[in-house]
Amino acid sequence: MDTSDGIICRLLYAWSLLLVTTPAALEAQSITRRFAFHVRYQNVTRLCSTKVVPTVNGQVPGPTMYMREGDRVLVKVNNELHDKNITIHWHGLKQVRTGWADGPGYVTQCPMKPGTSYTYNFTVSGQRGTLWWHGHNNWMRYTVYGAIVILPKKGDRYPFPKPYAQIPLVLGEWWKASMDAVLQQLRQTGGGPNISDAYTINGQPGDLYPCSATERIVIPVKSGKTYMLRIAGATMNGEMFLSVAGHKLTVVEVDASYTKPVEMDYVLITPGQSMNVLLKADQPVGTYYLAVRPYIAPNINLDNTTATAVIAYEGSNHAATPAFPTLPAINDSVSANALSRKMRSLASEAFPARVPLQIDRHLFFTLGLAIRPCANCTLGGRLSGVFNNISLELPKTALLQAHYFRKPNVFVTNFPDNPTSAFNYTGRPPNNTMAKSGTRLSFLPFNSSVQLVLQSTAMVAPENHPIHLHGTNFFVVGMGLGNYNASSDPSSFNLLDPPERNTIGVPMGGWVALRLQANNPGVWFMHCHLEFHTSVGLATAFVVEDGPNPEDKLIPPPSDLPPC
Ligand SMILES: *[C@@H]1O[C@H](CO)[C@@H](O)[C@H](O)[C@H]1NC(C)=O
Ligand SMILES: *[C@@H]1O[C@H](CO)[C@@H](O)[C@H](O)[C@H]1NC(C)=O
Ligand SMILES: *[C@@H]1O[C@H](CO)[C@@H](O)[C@H](O)[C@H]1NC(C)=O
Ligand SMILES: *[C@@H]1O[C@H](CO)[C@@H](O)[C@H](O)[C@H]1NC(C)=O
Ligand SMILES: *[C@@H]1O[C@H](CO)[C@@H](O)[C@H](O)[C@H]1NC(C)=O
Ligand SMILES: *[C@@H]1O[C@H](CO)[C@@H](O)[C@H](O)[C@H]1NC(C)=O
Ligand SMILES: *[C@@H]1O[C@H](CO)[C@@H](O)[C@H](O)[C@H]1NC(C)=O
Ligand SMILES: *[C@@H]1O[C@H](CO)[C@@H](O)[C@H](O)[C@H]1NC(C)=O
Ligand SMILES: *[C@@H]1O[C@H](CO)[C@@H](O)[C@H](O)[C@H]1NC(C)=O
Ligand SMILES: *[C@@H]1O[C@H](CO)[C@@H](O)[C@H](O)[C@H]1NC(C)=O
Ligand SMILES: *[C@@H]1O[C@H](CO)[C@@H](O)[C@H](O)[C@H]1NC(C)=O
Ligand SMILES: *[C@@H]1O[C@H](CO)[C@@H](O)[C@H](O)[C@H]1NC(C)=O
Ligand SMILES: [Cu+2]
Repeated sequence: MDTSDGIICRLLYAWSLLLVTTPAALEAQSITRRFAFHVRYQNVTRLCSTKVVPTVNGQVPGPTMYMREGDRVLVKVNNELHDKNITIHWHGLKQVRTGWADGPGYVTQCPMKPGTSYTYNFTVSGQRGTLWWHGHNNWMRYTVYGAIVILPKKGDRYPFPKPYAQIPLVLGEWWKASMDAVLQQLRQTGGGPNISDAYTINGQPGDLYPCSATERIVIPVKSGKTYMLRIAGATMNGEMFLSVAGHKLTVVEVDASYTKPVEMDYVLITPGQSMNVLLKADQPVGTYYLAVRPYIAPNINLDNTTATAVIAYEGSNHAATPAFPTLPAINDSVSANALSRKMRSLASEAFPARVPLQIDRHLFFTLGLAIRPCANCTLGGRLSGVFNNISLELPKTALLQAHYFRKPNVFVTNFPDNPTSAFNYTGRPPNNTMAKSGTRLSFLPFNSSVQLVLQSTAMVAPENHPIHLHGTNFFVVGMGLGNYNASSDPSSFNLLDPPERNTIGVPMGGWVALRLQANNPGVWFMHCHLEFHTSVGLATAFVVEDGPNPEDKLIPPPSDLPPC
């Protein structure tokens, strides 16, 4: 056996330890699960060089959290960085009445200062599947992220044959330079960030990059068995096509919500999205690449490299070069939208799709990039993100505290329900690309039913924006190219079995129509999950008022909530 074989065998062994279907600790039902997160600096080596990065418990990605539907979760986060604030978001968890535990900095909490800690306290209500957690201030999610596995309640079955094993796969992105330097450059120029140097799968770039061969991720499989890949999109700015050589991928769940099975040759996973995909090991014994590479809209400067992991059949020759999959072309917008178009929620008796049919509030938000004045920027202005021509300015205190304690002069609730000036959104944009800024939120009475149409614009640099909503899921009832037509498009809405999600890609040059029931009181962030875009203001928030009954009200803030 040569050296590389030895390493691969050790990796196979390490991986087989991770292939736990049901950790013993998960046998009990609806218990309190405690997690301890130590956010600390650690030297990490990737692409032949070592740098110090913030980590959780010394790992990139951080620990996979296993929990069960119905559990109470307590995560004590200790900020052991000497010079940086941190907040952590439990991405896609609904946080029913527990907005204090949601995590976006200056939205639901002030950040934890160095040397302080905060215990996130929430329950897992009506969700099972794959989600993830990440830092939610100042690009901290770059290295502070990990998977969340929510198993069904004990005794509940999957609505598909139980897979032989489950494999969390978290997609990430890596810069050789320090993130502080990348951010400093971004602020100084006013333009886009330097592109990353690699994408990663469970923290490793794979064979197509230098110095990765000994650390590549190997996924051992047995012929004839079916595996559940629990994939989480933790990349920063790359929307990733993912494919496995020779194998079909059957999507059975997105954003912790079951779907009708859809068989695909590839999937697209944007930052913020997650999915469970079944992979049957039905090919000849051998090794096969699982590869991820981004979808990039024309004229966008983005890392276009390819990360790989290796699917290795039992009995295969690990030294052989794995077969390589076919990925859609980097600029293939049709393929980028294809999965979203095919997605249907399971909508079974056990897992119904409760789509709002009567709408109390119709919202129409345009979104895209624009320019804000910046005298100091070397480019003379700053690229900014906008909903309805407004770029969000985060306050110095948290929006949720301001709302709960009725603190004045922090935000206003006059976010426009419609664009103030209409134009041909997907056609030639207005010559004036300047935007407004402000802390303007949208107010929703308790339990109002909302239809939100998100219309992308061709301003500055059109692309696909993955829009993420906190606090509640939405149903994706429609999507299309061109300008949304309020009189003709609703007739094609799917109100029967639309997919339920927390993050949806608004197609370049197109629109999506979402429906939701605003029955979770609190302040809920909505933003583009491309880290660059959210950091330049492509965000707003909904203020959902308390309902009349005690069980419809936001709980009081915990005593250890970080102060500003
Ligand atoms: C990283 O490695 C350098 C060089 O070995 C060392 O001086 C430094 O203390 C390490 N930092 C951390 C956080 O481990
Ligand atoms: C978590 O929140 C629940 C409900 O508000 C409360 O009863 C419990 O005491 C909290 N636990 C901790 C450790 O703060
Ligand atoms: C960003 O990229 C430019 C051009 O390649 C390079 O000169 C600069 O050093 C990079 N900055 C950082 C922080 O990596
Ligand atoms: C990837 O980007 C590099 C520049 O960063 C460019 O030279 C190359 O043509 C691109 N490849 C593809 C397939 O777009
Ligand atoms: C994608 O890029 C290729 C090569 O640059 C080009 O030939 C093709 O027309 C582009 N396709 C689309 C859909 O833009
Ligand atoms: C802009 O430059 C001026 C003069 O150099 C400096 O005082 C100011 O702090 C800078 N502002 C920002 C936002 O960087
Ligand atoms: C909007 O612009 C597109 C692209 O230029 C064009 O095809 C379309 O006809 C325009 N729509 C209207 C209503 O002017
Ligand atoms: C916008 O700019 C184009 C060319 O840059 C010019 O032809 C057009 O007249 C301008 N439109 C307006 C309304 O100023
Ligand atoms: C956006 O706001 C800016 C600043 O008020 C204004 O100049 C511009 O015309 C607005 N654009 C649109 C499309 O509303
Ligand atoms: C919210 O509205 C829905 C639809 O009208 C209704 O079925 C439900 O009972 C309401 N929930 C509450 C808590 O008022
Ligand atoms: C919207 O659809 C209606 C009904 O089909 C049609 O009459 C109208 O021309 C469309 N509007 C635009 C701007 O295309
Ligand atoms: C950390 O957060 C505090 C409170 O919001 C703020 O005053 C301080 O400027 C932040 N520090 C850094 C380094 O961002
Ligand atoms: Cu975006």
